[in-house]
Amino acid sequence: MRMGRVEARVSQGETIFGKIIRGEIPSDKVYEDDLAVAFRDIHPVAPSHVLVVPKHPFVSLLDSSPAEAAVLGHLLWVAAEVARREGYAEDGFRVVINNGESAGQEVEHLHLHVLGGRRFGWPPG
Ligand code: DGP
Repeated sequence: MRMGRVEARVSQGETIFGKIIRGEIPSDKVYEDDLAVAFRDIHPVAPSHVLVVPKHPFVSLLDSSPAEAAVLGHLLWVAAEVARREGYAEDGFRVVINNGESAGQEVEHLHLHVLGGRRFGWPPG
């Protein structure tokens, strides 16, 4: 079966990130707690490129309620913790969420890109 836009989707309602969260496929983890896991992107676009993924399978930012806002906030804290652990917190780093098709979201499980180790241009491409 040919995979569509969401190439990483492995079955209905599931993505490759769910398998990584459950440890069913390997990843290079840099952080994990009860709510989130952070691991290195398989296609890095910066010297350090880490994905922060909530264990709850939000599809995107649109797929959340006010009751879940604390989890979304926690993801930002994890992004900062990743930057500290990667050693570029003081130099500066970028956090990106691609939300939806025109923003380039490929995996339908909310994730934050934490990018560091080089200078970044603005506006982003
Ligand atoms: P986005 O375009 O925002 O949906 O980013 C998805 C990212 O996920 C992309 O940068 C590549 C990464 N990715 C896709 N599949 C895997 C995988 O199996 N392992 C890891 N570590 N990263 C993956």
